[in-house]
Amino acid sequence: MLSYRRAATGVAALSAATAFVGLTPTSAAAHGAVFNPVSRVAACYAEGPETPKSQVCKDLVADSGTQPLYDWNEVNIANAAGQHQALIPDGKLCSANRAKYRALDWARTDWPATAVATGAFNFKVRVTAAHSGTMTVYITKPGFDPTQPLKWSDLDATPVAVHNTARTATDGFYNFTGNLPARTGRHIVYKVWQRNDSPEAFYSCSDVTFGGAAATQAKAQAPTEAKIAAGVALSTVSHAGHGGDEQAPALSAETTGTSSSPLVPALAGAGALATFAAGSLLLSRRRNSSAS
Ligand SMILES: [Cu+2]
Repeated sequence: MLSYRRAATGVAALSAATAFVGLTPTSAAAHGAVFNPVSRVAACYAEGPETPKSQVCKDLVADSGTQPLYDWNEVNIANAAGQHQALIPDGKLCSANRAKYRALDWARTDWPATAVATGAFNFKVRVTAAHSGTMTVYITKPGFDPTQPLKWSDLDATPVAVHNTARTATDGFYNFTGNLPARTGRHIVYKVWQRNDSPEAFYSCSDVTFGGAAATQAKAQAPTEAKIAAGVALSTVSHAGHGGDEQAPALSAETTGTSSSPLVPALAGAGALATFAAGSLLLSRRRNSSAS
């Protein structure tokens, strides 16, 4: 009887979720940014949208205003569906071909950078909404010229890290290890994060220097949690999840525990909002059941 009750609850939840989807704007989405090595948008946000310190961040604000920085956790393509190279022309990789983020494509050598070394590297990605999917991280090939616009062919075909992202993130971070190959000088780490519960994907460029940064180069800093919190009100993307993607850890465990349920395939096709709605109802139903 339990499985019947689960299924019946699920149908009700999906109906409710579907109705809700129709009323929900699809624009305001929140996702995250690479904090180690610090991505361009994160580095400029950390300096402060109103008080950028490095010349390149000052120029970004002069060109594009402060909104791209307050929206540091966006840089997405809603309907990417894995077609990254078809959708993003050479020279537009860092902005994901979004006019709003065009300044991120500037081929300059004064972007704040993170000093790195060949070998194991601990990537950190700060997410304001966790998503199920795959994060693939690339680095530019030996001999890459950072004064030229970044092209797809500049990226080494072998990723430096591939991380399957969960629908929860401990303390708001995805942490995973990769392996940086031998390089010298300034390079770009490029991240593609493709959701598997929606066609949406996210992109970023992080500037890194091998062999020690020159004294004149700005060191990239990631935004502090206080800085993130301070900018939430000025962001146009949600910092509290969207479509119910964010889940409390307890709910995530509950959802995982229903993997044998007939609900799960239906949920996979119904999207994150339905998943969350169904999960919430399942959980409340279970709590009710165990209480009674
Ligand atoms: Cu998101």
